[in-house]
Amino acid sequence: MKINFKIALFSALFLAFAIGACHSSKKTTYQKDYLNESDAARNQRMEWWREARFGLFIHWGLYAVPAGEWGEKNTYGEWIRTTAEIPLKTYDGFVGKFNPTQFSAHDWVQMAKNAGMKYIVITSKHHDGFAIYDSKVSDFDVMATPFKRDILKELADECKKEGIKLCFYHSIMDWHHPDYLPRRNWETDRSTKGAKFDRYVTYMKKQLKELLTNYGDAPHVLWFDGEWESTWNSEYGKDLYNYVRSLKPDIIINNRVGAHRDGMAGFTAPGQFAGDFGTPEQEIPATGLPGMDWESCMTMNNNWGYNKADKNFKSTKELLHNLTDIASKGGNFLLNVGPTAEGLFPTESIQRLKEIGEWMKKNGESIHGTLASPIGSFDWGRVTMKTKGENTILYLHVFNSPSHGQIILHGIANTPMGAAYLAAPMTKSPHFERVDDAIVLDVPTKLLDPINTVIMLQLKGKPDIHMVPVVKNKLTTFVESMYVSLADEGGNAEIHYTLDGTQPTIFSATYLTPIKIEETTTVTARSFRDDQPISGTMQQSFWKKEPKASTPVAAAAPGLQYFYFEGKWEKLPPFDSMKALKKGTVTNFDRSAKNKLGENYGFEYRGFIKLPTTGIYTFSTASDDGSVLLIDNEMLVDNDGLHGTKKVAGTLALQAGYHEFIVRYFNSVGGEDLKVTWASETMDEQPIPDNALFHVKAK
Ligand code: FHN
Repeated sequence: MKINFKIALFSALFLAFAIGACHSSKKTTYQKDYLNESDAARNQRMEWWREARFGLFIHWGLYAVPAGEWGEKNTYGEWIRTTAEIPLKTYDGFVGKFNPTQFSAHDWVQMAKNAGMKYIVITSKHHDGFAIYDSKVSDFDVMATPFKRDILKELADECKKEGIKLCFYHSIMDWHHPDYLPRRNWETDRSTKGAKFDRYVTYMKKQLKELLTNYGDAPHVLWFDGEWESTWNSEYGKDLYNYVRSLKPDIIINNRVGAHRDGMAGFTAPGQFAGDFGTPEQEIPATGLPGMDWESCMTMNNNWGYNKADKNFKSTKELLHNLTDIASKGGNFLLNVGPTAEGLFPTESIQRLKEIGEWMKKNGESIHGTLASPIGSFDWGRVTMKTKGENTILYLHVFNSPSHGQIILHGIANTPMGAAYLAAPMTKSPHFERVDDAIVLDVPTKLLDPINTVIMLQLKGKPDIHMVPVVKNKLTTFVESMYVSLADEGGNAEIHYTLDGTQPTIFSATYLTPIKIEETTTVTARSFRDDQPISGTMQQSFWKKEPKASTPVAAAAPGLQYFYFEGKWEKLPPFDSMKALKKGTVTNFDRSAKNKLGENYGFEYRGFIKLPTTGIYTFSTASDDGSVLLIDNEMLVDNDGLHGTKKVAGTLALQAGYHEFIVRYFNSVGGEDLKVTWASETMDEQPIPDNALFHVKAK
């Protein structure tokens, strides 16, 4: 009998494993681990995308039917199902009204191509769960509408013909599928009983397999989105990345396949799985990001999906400046159009695409296939770069006439070979000459192009650029003394410096090793070669600080006091004047005392932090949503407000010993996150250890 029992037990365990394996996508293995890819293979795969620099985003689906209007309001977009709290059955009613008889794949692709766009990213399925293609695994698709045409198939054929790369946006979040979790918190009528998230992932993979295998060489990019909810994580993301690449190895996948995207800033937290490129949304990074692939996506007006009342369209000038700014920082620009329920681009979008195309027709080479500016950005405009054979071309994008009619480009050691107007090469070339480390060009006050006049500056040889010497120190404050480290990142140069604020010459001190300073000092440095300056001048002051005194604490007990609150806030409320729902002590920033939903709650953590040494300390909070950090009752980190995970740091000179320490945090809805770190001159950034946190027991 025992043997039978064992067999029965083994069979039951095997069956459970088998069911678990087929539902738990997290455990699947693929014939190749695409996460471990050589740089050469990755560069080859990314090549067309980096060359493209400019693409069209299209948000199109059932939400075009209400066109932003529901009840008394007309400000909705593609989120209308949930922001207007439209019940599922009511929203499904739009299926019978979606009949875009004026849709023409030819017209759409022509408008994109004529605008100088090299790829199109269209929503195969947005958060509402509706598929605008013929899906065999869902009835909630375009074949259920009166239109009954596979929109993606028609676009794929047209893009193939016109040499445009067709790409698909696919939402992980799905407000329609019964197995997707979590539900919208207002959707109390849709039970979660029996819902299995892993079964939803299996369904999503089936739809992705349709998208990856039924449309020829499309999609060239899978643009995931809706990855921020609590049910999705990096493990699912890595599995999905491998799954997609196993079906189409050369495809490119954005970072929203994973988790831990830093909100609209769009980059994945360091150390986390980040797909193939970052996705800033409605914003452009302040500077280029060497070695990183990224794409800024933006709307033309305020909405991604069509809203008939939204006439707040950006001007063509602003759109072209955005395109140039992004390319000058080494990124791609994905510009959105939200077509109408009839299948037409809004006339304002058509007009802008046409005007952008007119500029791109004459200046496209200064965008396509370019690299980021090697000399930064300027008040008068932006710079993009190309290497041509053994030489280098700088494209100077002049948005507005420079002061004194001159463009001064510091730090270029190359010999200038020529200059010309890209759009009018026969026009008299701008005069240029070398002055010290700079190339100076004369630019007329009346520019050829009122939006962006491009001057091509040809340089001999590969880029030989010397931005000002770089200060390698993270801190500019010290308590006793510090060593200032400088570097010339262009190579083959000698740095000379002064410590009294005067301009360095070839006769000034030569930088050989880090400079020791013991009082507040201004360091001024410049790079030289063959006794000639080859960079501009860097000036940085370093301040000596008196450390704040520590606080004697008797009978300090481990951990912080916590006070728990609930409420709907857009910024931190005055917790210290509110009655806490719960309170106690925690060893760190533990939030297990919060409500089960993890929404609309806040904490105050209060006590002492014990510093091991006297010195300069940097504290930071990375939180979704808002947080603040106070030392000795003084605000040091203000990271308040509604936002995705955002990090803010503050630096202070502090004496070893105890200092009063408060962290306040709140979460509204959606993602939630709180990380609190410290660092000093002698300690790398790390989470504050439990053994540094104390409180004084109430008597
Ligand atoms: O929620 C979506 C939104 O509807 C739109 O698709 C944008 C475009 O990138 N992405 C999400 C918001 O970050």
